[in-house]
Amino acid sequence: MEKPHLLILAPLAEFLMLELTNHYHCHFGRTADELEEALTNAGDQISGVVGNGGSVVTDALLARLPAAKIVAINGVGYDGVDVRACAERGVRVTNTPDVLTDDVADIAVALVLMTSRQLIIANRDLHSGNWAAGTNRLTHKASGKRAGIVGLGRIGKAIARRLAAFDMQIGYFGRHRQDVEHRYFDDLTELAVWCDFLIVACPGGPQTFHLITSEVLAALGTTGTLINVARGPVVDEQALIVALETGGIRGAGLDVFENEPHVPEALLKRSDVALLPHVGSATSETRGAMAQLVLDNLEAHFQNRPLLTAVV
Ligand code: 8YV
Repeated sequence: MEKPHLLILAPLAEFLMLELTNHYHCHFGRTADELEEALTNAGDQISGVVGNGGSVVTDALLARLPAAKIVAINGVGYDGVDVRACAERGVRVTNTPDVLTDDVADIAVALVLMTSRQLIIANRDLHSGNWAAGTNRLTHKASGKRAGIVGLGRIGKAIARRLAAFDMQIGYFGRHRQDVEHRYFDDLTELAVWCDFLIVACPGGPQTFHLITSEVLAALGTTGTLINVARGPVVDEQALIVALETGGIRGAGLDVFENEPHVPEALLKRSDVALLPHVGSATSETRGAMAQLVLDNLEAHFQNRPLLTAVV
């Protein structure tokens, strides 16, 4: 049997690419030019699409891929995929939930500690030979504070479990109250007023676009810190910059940005932020498990077996 043709929309780990090219005929659409060429040369033959959390799959793209019946996303978030269009066209969508939950939650905790204890500045002081400055600068305690989690899904719950071990009180905001011991807030602004760390862990996409507004940041207040390990566009980045510049909030810990890989200069130059280049799931163990899930979902699809982690 001829290898199925796949469209690869994102740069993927070498070990995943190796497996994909072993089992599939891969066409690349990682840039606009590459994509146009792949669609022109092989649009009719491509029977599956592989992307990552940042990949965009629109109805217009699907229209040019009439034989494509699966979109396999190498990430838990699939906010760039028009899931409704996929469902209408009978295209299945898979993602990689669960396997990355621990790593992303770990990074959220790291950002809580990096911001509250100003670890980046302390580290810089030491490297620049200024040990005394590092020891004399007093920071803020993290243990025992209040964490407000926006989106108590798999990752939000894993963050809550970790921060509970820091004796933190946990509150959360989401569409529904859940059967958990944490305090539920049906109003995001009230959660922001209540907590010391507002931790964004909800899905991205149109429903949560700019959920964190200047009003929410004002409610978080001068002793509050914003942490985002979800998607950049959930936070109004300009409003965040203004809140930081005016001292409206204490700091921010960000693993995601509105327009990745662009990070605004106004954030780069600040010392009250901890910034990471979207490394939430970036461990070899987790990226390996994610890759395996992508491969297993593709294999199941092409062998007409049930998908392992289907979104639609
Ligand atoms: C990665 C992610 O950025 O899972 C997600 O939604 O954002 C991350 O794990 C990415 O998708 C890895 O390719």
